[in-house]
Amino acid sequence: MKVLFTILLISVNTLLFAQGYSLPTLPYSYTSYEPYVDAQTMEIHHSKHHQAYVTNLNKAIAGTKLEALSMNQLLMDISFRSDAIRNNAGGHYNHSLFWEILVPKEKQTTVIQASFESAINAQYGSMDSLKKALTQAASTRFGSGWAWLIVTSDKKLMVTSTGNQDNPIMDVSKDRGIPILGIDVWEHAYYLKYQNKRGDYLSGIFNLIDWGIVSDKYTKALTDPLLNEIQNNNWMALKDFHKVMAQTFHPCEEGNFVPLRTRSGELLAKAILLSASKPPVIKDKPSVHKALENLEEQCEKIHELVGKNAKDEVLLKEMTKAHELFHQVEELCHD
Ligand code: MN3
Repeated sequence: MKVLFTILLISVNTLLFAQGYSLPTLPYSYTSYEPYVDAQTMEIHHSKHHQAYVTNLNKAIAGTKLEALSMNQLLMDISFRSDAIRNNAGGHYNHSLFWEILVPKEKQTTVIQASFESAINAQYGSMDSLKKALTQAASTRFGSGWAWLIVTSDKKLMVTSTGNQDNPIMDVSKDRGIPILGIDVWEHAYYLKYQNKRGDYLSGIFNLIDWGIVSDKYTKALTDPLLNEIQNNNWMALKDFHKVMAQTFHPCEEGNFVPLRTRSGELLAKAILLSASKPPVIKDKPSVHKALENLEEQCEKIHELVGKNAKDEVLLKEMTKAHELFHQVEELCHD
């Protein structure tokens, strides 16, 4: 009886509190994207491929503190996450955006706001040239991936592309910003109808892109706090250091000093690169530079201690100090 009751309680809990991600409903029927994308491709793409990203993302974060993060937080620090999270969080975000901007021709809003139009004209000369730039990015993306139109932290438009299911919110992307348009160039997006002719698929897909929706996304992106967050999240030297620190310090806390004893030189090298790097504007102040200098000295001390084969408890004490110094600079969490 007690067991039964417990099982019941667990199921109720799961029902009430399992939030997770879910597959967004497609706003139009699978057939309504024809002739540019055939119904079978739409159905498989949405109900099988996208569903699999959602299912696998939920599986990958289940029971971890990542469940509490927003999608943007998950994506921004993706270099700290597992490949499963990178592929499936990206897959879910990217496809959700794709379905939003694809609209059957007769249903398109097509009203482009003046500010968006002038940004396009100022940067690309015309809408046609922008489409050419997007087509170029999409057709030259080797293998699977996405072409993007993004708003960068300095509020400019930019055309770029990423591989696999990466996207420009992720810290692994060379060009970063808020995506307002994405074009899926995985073969699963076009192979049934177009086979290897990616160019034909691309000319087709432009008939389905609702520039009115893209225009609204542009306007929203300009005031989205995410733009600042991405800018402040761009400090790769900090992330590089943090990765080595997490992989050496946390084992020490659990009594395993092997990673630190083998990688203290690498830790010092990353600390030197970090204190020589340029912080994002918001962190570019004397107190931060001072903390980085102290951190570098502390890592030098630790590396020397490792060289002298210092005792575990000495190393733990000095690593704890280094860890505290680091957190004076940045409050970063790891998985
Ligand atoms: Mn796809």
